[in-house]
Amino acid sequence: MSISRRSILKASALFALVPLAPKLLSASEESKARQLEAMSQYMDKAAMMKYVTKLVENGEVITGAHWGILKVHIRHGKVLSSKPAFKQAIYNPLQTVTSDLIYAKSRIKYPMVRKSYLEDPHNNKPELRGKDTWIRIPYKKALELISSALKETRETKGSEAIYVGGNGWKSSGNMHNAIVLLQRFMNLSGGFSHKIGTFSTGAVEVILPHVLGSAEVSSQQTAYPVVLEHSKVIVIWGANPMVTLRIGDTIIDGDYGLEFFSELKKRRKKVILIDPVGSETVEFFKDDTNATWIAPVPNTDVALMLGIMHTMYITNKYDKKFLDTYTTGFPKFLDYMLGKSDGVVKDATWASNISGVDIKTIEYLAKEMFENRTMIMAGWGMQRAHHGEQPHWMLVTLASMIGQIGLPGGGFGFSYHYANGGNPTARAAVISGMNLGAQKQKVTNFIPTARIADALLNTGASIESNGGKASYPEIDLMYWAGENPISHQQDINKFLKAWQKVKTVIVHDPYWSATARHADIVIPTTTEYERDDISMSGDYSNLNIVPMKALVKRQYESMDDYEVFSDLAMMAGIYDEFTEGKTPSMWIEEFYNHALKQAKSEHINMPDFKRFWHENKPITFKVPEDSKHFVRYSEFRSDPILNALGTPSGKIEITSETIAKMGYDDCRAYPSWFEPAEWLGMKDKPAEFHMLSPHPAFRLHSQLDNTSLKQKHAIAGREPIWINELDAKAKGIKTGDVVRVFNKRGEVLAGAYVTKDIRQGVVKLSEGAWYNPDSKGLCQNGCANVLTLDIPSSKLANATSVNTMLVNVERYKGEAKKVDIYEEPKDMEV
Ligand SMILES: Nc1nc2c(c(=O)[nH]1)N[C@H]1C(S)=C(S)[C@@H](COP(=O)(O)OP(=O)(O)OC[C@H]3O[C@@H](n4cnc5c(=O)[nH]c(N)nc54)[C@H](O)[C@@H]3O)O[C@H]1N2
Ligand SMILES: Nc1nc2c(c(=O)[nH]1)N[C@H]1C(S)=C(S)[C@@H](COP(=O)(O)OP(=O)(O)OC[C@H]3O[C@@H](n4cnc5c(=O)[nH]c(N)nc54)[C@H](O)[C@@H]3O)O[C@H]1N2
Ligand SMILES: [Mo]
Repeated sequence: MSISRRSILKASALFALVPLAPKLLSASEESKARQLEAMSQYMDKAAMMKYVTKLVENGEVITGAHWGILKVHIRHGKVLSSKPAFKQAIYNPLQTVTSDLIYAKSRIKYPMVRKSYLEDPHNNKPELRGKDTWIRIPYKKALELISSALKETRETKGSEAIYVGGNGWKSSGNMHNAIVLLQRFMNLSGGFSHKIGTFSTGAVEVILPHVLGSAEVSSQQTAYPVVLEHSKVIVIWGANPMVTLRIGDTIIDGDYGLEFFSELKKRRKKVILIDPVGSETVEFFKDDTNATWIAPVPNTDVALMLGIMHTMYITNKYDKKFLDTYTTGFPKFLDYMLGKSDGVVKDATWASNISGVDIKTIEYLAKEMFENRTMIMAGWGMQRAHHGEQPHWMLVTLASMIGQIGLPGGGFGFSYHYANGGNPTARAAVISGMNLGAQKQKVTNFIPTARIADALLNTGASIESNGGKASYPEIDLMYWAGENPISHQQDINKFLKAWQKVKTVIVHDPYWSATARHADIVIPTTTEYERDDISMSGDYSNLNIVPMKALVKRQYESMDDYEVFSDLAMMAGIYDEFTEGKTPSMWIEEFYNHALKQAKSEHINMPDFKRFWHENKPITFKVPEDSKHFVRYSEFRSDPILNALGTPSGKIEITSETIAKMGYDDCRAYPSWFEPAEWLGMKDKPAEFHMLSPHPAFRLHSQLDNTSLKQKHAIAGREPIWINELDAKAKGIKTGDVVRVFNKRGEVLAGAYVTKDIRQGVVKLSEGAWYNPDSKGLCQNGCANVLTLDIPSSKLANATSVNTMLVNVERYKGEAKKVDIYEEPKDMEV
């Protein structure tokens, strides 16, 4: 995921954001000598890039992945099994498949090039991408092809014609961070057209700075222990923490977050879950008589919130004093809510008609939330939607009416479901990381991340974006490492058409991902288990420094991203700048020493690097008592003048003059209800069911789909689609059937899972199943983004709208082909 968000707490990422820290460059005499030594070894680069680690032939090694700190069992130089390094109360299946990942049949073994590209890079038949023959080439030849494509693009079209994504989830590790390395190389060699914003929180991260002065989604939340002690009611609104807490941006810190949710159950807290899907989290609370599941019509939460707030208003159960003291613009919003500005009263009846939640429940929610200490924990699925800016803005307004923001256990939290946002921060020394070389970036183009297909199809156009403009350059070369856009991008069929407009596509990946399959030149990358690295666990807590020792030798001809970019840097004449003369092991030691220096000055106990590396044990930091009592916004509450928010008024902006001035018709000055482009309540529905594509329980997006976990949860050998039992009955669909899911954008086959645990009229197909089209484009494996809608959330954020979409579902009558995407492409000359 992009560095910009999470990293705020992390020195490593601070380094990534600011221009080269002088400290890193002005090397001491000693490290200068080491640099020189390394440079002189360049002739023997193979030796220079080699591991410091001697591989363990038989025994146990500690390493880390997004899904936890792992203890890996190795026998005769092969990985046998893996499990969590520390005892965990809650099972995380993602931790068990390390060997599947290393020895996957879908590994890219050699550098490969598409036949037509090899024959003539200038006339390379881009329409054959994904269908052409693959040809194995020597690594050197691949470098030459890449290097000359880069050079030619820069010379003929300018650096802005190079596009580098930057949203990808790559692997853990501060050294071999594919996203950082790619951008560092591209920055230092002349710049590139950037993306702006993320898929994760694209809409909230743009709207909330206007409302709260902070994006909120990457902030430490009121600590879990405070919630356990003080909150009476916990509203889990459109979040599925029992699944999404299985992973973290760095390495998830144990299962404290998951344990927290068990603790809510044990302490008999009143838990209210609002989600059209009876998710794994709803399932987790099923046996809890104090828990309630409310399933609104998808994308109607804003209307539901308005109904709750209107009820609070007319029953006089809201906090006027809080609104007066800490917010601005409530009266204007009130006019809207009462229908004074548009003639529509947004009362419980109105809200019930839109959201499908009955009036009694709306009244119950208003009363419960106002009368009890209530923490509203919202996920991000509902902001990945048309007008996705509105739900979280409306939630902040609702929490303001309740008036508990800044009190222990009250208010809202938008990252409890992500990376253990409620874990208290440890008193830690923080390792550093590689910087982006951004001081050399000359290109000033920013393309909203979800708009890339639009940009490719509309070269030269300019669009509105958060009060400014974004213009689409002519893109001629795309370079992807550490992400899988032909899986994560909405409306894949449209994207693939746009993809053809580009002359060269280069991809680094360990596996034959959909993106690798649609490239021109492919570099096989090592997995994180074939190289040394270092990371911290806990994106917010900084709980451990984790050694990530290589487990096995490199498979086939795979290379580290660092090595490939170092070679390309050599060819571009920027080797010294790119590598600073350091091997991976030297960088790792430097990142560690950054923490060691801090530790010394703050009297935190830490061994020197040698010992740390040799011992192969995580360093766990202590969590101080005051972190456990952290209450978000308590300072603002105690003195809103001294601790004003970073908004123009210093207060919570229920009405924003800044946004009013933008004059957008799809995002008003105050939060409001807009009908989405496709939803169940619309006239002349283009299709029957609302499809949600949340994050998968047994994967990290597309990652891990090529492991044995897939067969454990697949239905009819493909991605499961959840459908309500009444809908299924009407369609003659049973669990285990192959169904065709389709709309005007595309079609996929999926395995039916018939259940009570989803609202009628709604289906769920998790994102990230590997795209496996047949010759007509019918995806055999249920890749959700074949069906999703490619429209921006609004002119404000231009975020993705993947959860706004209708589909049809029918029992598949044709002969369903076997899914055959977890292996090498068939048409290959090696
Ligand atoms: N329909 C729908 N679509 C969505 C979403 C949704 O909710 N619904 N969610 C969106 C969100 S929030 C996100 S963050 C995106 C995620 O989208 P991505 O981050 O693109 O998804 P991943 O599948 O994690 O892709 C990472 C790729 O990097 C490769 N990789 C792993 N390690 C390395 C390495 O060391 N080097 C190199 N070169 N490659 C490596 C993996 O094999 C994989 O192909 O998806 C978005 N798409
Ligand atoms: N296991 C696992 N964990 C992950 C990831 C993963 O791929 N796998 N990805 C990570 C990443 S990159 C991110 S950004 C986060 C994503 O975290 P989130 O965005 O919060 O996760 P989602 O699963 O997309 O959505 C959460 C819930 O919102 C619900 N929802 C969708 N639309 C609506 C709606 O209109 N109204 C309401 N009330 N609910 C709705 C979905 O049904 C789902 O249960 O998760 C992270 N954690
Ligand atoms: Mo994400």
